[in-house]
Amino acid sequence: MQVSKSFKQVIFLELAIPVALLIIGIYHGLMQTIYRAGVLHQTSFAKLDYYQGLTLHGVINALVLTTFFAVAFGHVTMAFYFKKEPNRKLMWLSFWLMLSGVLMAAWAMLAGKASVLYTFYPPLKAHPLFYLGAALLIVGSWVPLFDWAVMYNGWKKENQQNKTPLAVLGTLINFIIWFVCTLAVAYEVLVLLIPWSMGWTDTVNVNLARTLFWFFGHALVYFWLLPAYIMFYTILPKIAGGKLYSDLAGRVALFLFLLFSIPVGVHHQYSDPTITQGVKFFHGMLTYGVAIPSFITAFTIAASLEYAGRERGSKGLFGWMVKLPWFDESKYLFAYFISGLILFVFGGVTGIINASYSLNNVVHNTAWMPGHFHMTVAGPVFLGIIAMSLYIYSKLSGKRVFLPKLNTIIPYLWVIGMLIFSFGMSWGGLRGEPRRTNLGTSYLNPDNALFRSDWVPTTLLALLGGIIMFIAAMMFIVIFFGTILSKKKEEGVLEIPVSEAYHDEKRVPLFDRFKPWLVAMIVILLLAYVPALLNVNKNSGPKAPRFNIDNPVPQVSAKK
Ligand code: HAS
Repeated sequence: MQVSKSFKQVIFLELAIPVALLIIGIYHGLMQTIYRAGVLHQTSFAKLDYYQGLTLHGVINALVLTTFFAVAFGHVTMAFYFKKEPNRKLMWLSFWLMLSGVLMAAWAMLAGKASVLYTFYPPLKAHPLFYLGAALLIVGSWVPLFDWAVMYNGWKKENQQNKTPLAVLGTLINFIIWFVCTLAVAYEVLVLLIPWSMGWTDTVNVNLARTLFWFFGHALVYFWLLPAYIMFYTILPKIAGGKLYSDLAGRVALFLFLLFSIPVGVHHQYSDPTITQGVKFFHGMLTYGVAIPSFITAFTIAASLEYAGRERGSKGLFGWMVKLPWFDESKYLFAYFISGLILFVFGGVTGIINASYSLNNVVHNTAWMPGHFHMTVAGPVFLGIIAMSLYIYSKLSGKRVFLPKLNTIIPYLWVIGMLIFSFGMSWGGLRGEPRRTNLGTSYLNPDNALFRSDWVPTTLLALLGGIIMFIAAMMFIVIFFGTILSKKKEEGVLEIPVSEAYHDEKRVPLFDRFKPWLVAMIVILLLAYVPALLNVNKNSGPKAPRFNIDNPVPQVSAKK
C-alpha cells in the first residue's frame, strides 16, 4: 500500500528517536550489572549517579521506547487494515506532545533532578518537569485512540457482518486498557506529585500514590505486551510458513486482557500494610485470571508453529521445531519472535510464582524481580519492538536491512545473554540479594564488613549476561542505523505479513463487540479497586515528607 510522505515521516521519527535513545538506556543496563557485581565500588561513574542511571535505564527502555512504538505500530496497523491513513494533524499532535514530554523528563533526569526510578514512588521527589514530561508523554499517546475509534466506527458501519481484523481489535483493546489505567497515574501526577514537587504541599500520601501507580503499573505491562501478541497472532504464523491455528482463540485472549489487565495492581503491594488480606487475595485470584490469555496464546501459537513445521515437510512428534526458519535472513522476524516466546516461557512461570501471596514474601524486592521482568519486557516485548521497528522502517523506506546475516543472529545472542542474566538475578534473589541497590559500595565490596561472598557468583552471572546483551543490542543499533544510512533500493510501501487462519471460525458477535466487555471491565474494576481505595483512605496514617534515594533521613520533618 502507498502512503503519504507525512505518514512516513511521523512513523520514521516515532521509531528512530526511541531506538537512538536506547543507546543511553542499554548502556545504563550494562552499568547496573557492573556496579552490582562489585566491579565498581563508587556511587557514580562518568558523572552519572547509580540511581540516575537506573532511572534513565527504566524510563527510556520501559516507558519511552514502548509508548512511542505502540503508537507507531498502532498507526501502521490501522492504516494497513483500513487502507486509509489516520488523521495527519492528530498524528503530528500526538508525536509533538510525546516528544516534548520526553525532552522535559530527559532534562530532569540528566540534570540529576529526577533520580526517582521508573516507578517514581514518593517520598522520592523529582523536578516538576519530570512529572509534567511523563504526563505529556501519556496525553500524547491518548490522542490516536480517538482518531482510530472514528476510523473503526466508519469501517464497522460498512462491514457489519465482517469480523474486525484481529490486529485492529488488539490495538483498540490495548489503547482502551492504556487510556483507563493512565487516568489513575494522571491523577497521581497532577493532584499529588506536581503540587508537592512545586512546593505547594509539604507532604504526600505515599500509600495513595503507590495504589494509584499500581492501578496503572500492572496494566502498563500488558500495554507493553499486546503489540507483541498482535505480532505473534497475525504475523508470526505467516512468516513461519503456516496459519494461525485459531482466530477465535486470539479474540478471546485479547478480550480477557481487557477484563483482567487492570484489577490486579495490588499484587505489587502484598507487603503494603495499608491494604487488607481480603483485597490482596481478590487481586491475587484475578492475577491468576490474567495469566489465562497467555496460556491460550502459548497453546495457539505453539499449534500454529507445529502446523507451519509440518507444512514445511517435518516428520515425527517434534520434527516441526527443526523445520522452522530459525536462521532464514529473509524471514528475520521469525528469529526475533521465537526468541521472545522462548524467554516468555520463563518470564511467565516466574510471574505466576510472584502472584502467589505466600511465595511473593520470599521474592518481593529482591533481585528475583528484575530476573522475572527482563524475561517479559526485555523478552517478547523488546525483541518484538526492535524487530518490527526495523521491518516497518525498511519496507516504508524501500531500503534493505544492513548486514542481514548478523541481524538473524542477534535475537539468539540476546536469549543467551538474557537467560544467563536472569538466572543470576533469580538465584541471587532467592539468596536475599536486593533489587535497585548499588551492591558494589557495600555487599559486593570485599573491604566492607557487609561483604556477601555468596552473592559473588550470582552477580557475576548477571554481569556476564549483561555484557552479552549489551553486545547484541549494539549490533542491532549498527544494523538499524546502517539501514537508515543505506541507499533506497525500491519504492517504499506499507506492508505487513498477514496470517491466514487455519480455523477461521464464523463470526461470534460477542467477540466482535466492545460494549459487553467494557461493562464487565468496569464492574470488575469497581469490585477490585473500591475496597482497595477505601483501605488506603482508612489506613494511610500521616503523610510523608521528602526523602532522597541515597539517604534514610527525611529532608524536612513530617507534618501530621
Ligand atoms: Fe510481572 C512484577 C506477576 C507478566 C513485567 N512484572 C513485575 C514487574 C514488571 C513486570 C516490570 O504477581 C516489576 C514491577 C516493579 O518494578 O516493581 N507478571 C505476573 C504474572 C504475569 C506477569 C502473573 N510481568 C508480566 C509481563 C510483563 C511483566 C507480560 C511485561 C511485559 N509480576 C507479577 C507480580 C509482580 C510482577 C505478582 C509483583 C511482584 C512484587 O512483589 O513486586 C502473567 O501475565 C504471566 C503469564 C505468562 C504465561 C507464559 C505464556 C507463554 C508464552 C510463550 C509460549 C511459547 C511458545 C514457543 C509458543 C503463562 C505465550 C514454543 C515453540 C518452540 C519452538 C519452543
